[in-house]
Amino acid sequence: MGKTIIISNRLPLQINITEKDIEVTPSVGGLATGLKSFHKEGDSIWIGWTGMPEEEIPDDLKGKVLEEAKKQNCLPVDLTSEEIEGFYYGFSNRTIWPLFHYFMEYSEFEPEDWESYKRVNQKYAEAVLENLNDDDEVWVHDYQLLLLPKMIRDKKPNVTIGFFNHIPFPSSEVFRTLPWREEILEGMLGADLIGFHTYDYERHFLRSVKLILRKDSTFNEIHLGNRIVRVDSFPMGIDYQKFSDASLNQQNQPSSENSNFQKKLDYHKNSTSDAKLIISIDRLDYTKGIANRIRAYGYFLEKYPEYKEKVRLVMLAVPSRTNVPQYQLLKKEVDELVGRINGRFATVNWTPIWYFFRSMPFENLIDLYSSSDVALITPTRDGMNLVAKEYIATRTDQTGVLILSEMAGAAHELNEALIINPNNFEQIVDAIKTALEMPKEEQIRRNKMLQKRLKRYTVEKWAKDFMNSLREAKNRISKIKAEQLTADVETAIIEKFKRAKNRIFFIDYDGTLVNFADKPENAKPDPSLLELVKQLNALENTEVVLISGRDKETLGTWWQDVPVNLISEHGVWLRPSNGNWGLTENIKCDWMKNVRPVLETFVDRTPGTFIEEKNYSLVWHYRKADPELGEIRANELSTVLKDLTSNHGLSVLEGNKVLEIKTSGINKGKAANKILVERKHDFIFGIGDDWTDEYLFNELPEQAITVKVGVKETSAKYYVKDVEQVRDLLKEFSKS
Ligand code: ADQ
Repeated sequence: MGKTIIISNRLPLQINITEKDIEVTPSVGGLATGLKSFHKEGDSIWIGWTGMPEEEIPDDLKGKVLEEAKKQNCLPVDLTSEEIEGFYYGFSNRTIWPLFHYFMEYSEFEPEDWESYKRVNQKYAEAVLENLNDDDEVWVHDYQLLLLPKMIRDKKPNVTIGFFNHIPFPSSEVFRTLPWREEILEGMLGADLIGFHTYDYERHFLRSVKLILRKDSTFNEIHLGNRIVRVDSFPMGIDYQKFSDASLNQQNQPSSENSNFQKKLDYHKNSTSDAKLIISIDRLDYTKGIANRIRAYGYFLEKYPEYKEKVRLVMLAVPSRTNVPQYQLLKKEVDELVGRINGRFATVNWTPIWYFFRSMPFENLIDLYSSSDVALITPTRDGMNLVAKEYIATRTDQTGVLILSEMAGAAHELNEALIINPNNFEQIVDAIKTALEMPKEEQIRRNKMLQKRLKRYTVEKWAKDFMNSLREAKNRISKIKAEQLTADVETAIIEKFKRAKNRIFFIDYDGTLVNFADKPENAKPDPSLLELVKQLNALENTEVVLISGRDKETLGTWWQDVPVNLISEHGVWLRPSNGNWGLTENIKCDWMKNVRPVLETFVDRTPGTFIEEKNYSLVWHYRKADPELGEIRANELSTVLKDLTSNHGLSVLEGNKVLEIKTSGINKGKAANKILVERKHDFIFGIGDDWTDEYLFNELPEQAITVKVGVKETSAKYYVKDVEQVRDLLKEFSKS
């Protein structure tokens, strides 16, 4: 196994230029903090940006930057100020970030930013490709690099690629407003595994893929021609030990060694016997609900004045994306709100809010976490929120209360916290009161459970789980029985074909020779297809049988000038190459008048669906329906029909977005056999894409070459990717 290549927008280190030299510091933010330990331990390199515009690094220091980065197994991608503006501040943080956090009104759709986003993703792709060996595993992170998986896949089709999205994936109703939604989804689908923090984000993504790209998924697997993409949720954990050890160390050290910051916190705590600290820590971001948190705190002091001079809110906000206008406005709003509340409630001995607008060293963060009685975390949307988890990990005596917004991914796991709706002020205010008054025993009971979970599912376990699942997803394809029809296999089959004296092809029509169209009548054979089949059929000692579920009128009209054998309606009718349509069996259809009204009720309730009446079967089509509703209704209808038809010699076939009801005992396999018994063949070839073709694969003799179109469970021996590959293959036969 090769190395792991981690790629994220930012490297886990920050480079600053001091006078004539450079200074390397760790970078903050959830992703860097979380993944650092995984990176340190394994055989991996990390590719990303250093945080400095390319132009600001003096030429004579460029080598040094590279050298320092390499010491930490990091490879810098240089970004110019212009790229940072368009790609990072622009598309990433003025389009995707607000949209994915449901701030639709903040989302800007600037074509220039999109172009920049594409170019910079390509730049990252090149950096990866330069360092990529075939047996490496690639792990792409986050919303700045949504196009990267496909860009790498296009150049290295077989490499293993994982993608993890650290922010929410919005409902498809929100996602579809994005003008470049197809490209974004296709970019992500370049990966073998796509991970999200929660099942909800996973569900939203799958639905977007279904609605927008019209690609099918079974459970959490998306089937794409020759690949399967797995989608799953992996709630990211933290380096638990690091936080709890740091907190223990800090408590065990002599108080003379405490930081000044800690001394200040202690001063407040010792000011009265019942003094309490509430903390709030985040990047200064509008998704974190900071302004409303301050308002709620003001309302708390108003509603429960007995807490004045006893509680203090310590608010830590790290500067973030200061070039984006909304962040500047938020900064102003927060400054004003803090001023207003402090102005209104402060006394000589007490300021209700201590506000810090800066990053803090790890030790001070620990001081803060371990000194506070309550953590108040109220984002309006948050992919996960690691601060909540870090707070719990530092509570080594198991006291302390976490108040957490239900809109944070972390709320799905941290059930024992006080979960609130960040828009419900009364609820927040009452939760603060409950938290401040919560008996120690209850705090301990809750935190015990929270800690148990966080200790077990650490960031290390998270990364391991993701990587294991990635390997499984990659191996999944080899578990499908069929083997890929590669160039070598193709050559062997053609050789066999050339040597044979009596050759026959059974070829399905829709999904095999032509792609599906919105309406069945729109999938007419194009002139090149007619020509291709004609040539194949004209070869000496070669018979072609088109074997389809379609009605005989359509099939007969479309193929009237090509003298192939036609089998229609899954085997009801046969038109020999040199003759007229005839029934293969004696079939009754008086059942139709009873079944049709049932189908009609489903058409009425399911917009976009319709009934097709063939000579000997009825078909309910749901390709144009809402994909999820279509499937739910298909399931329902199938159950109803199975009850209705079981004693009447009928069967229900579940095809590709169709349910077909027909007389039992008729299928493509039986029909093919009727032809095969009449003559001896030494080359038999069967190809098809859906469920109804499985009858053909199962009934054809052992020596037959059977091929499925698309990667799906099948009894065929081989699979090909798509209609285009089928046509290319048939072309090869017709040439030989
Ligand atoms: P973020 O939005 O950055 O991450 P979060 O998960 O809370 O949010 O991580 C913030 C990190 O920064 C924490 O590790 C915290 O300790 C640190 N931090 C916060 N304030 C700090 C300060 N003043 N000084 C120093 N360090 C500070 C994104 C998503 C989240 C998701 C993570 C990980 O928005 O939803 O949880 O990625 O996937």
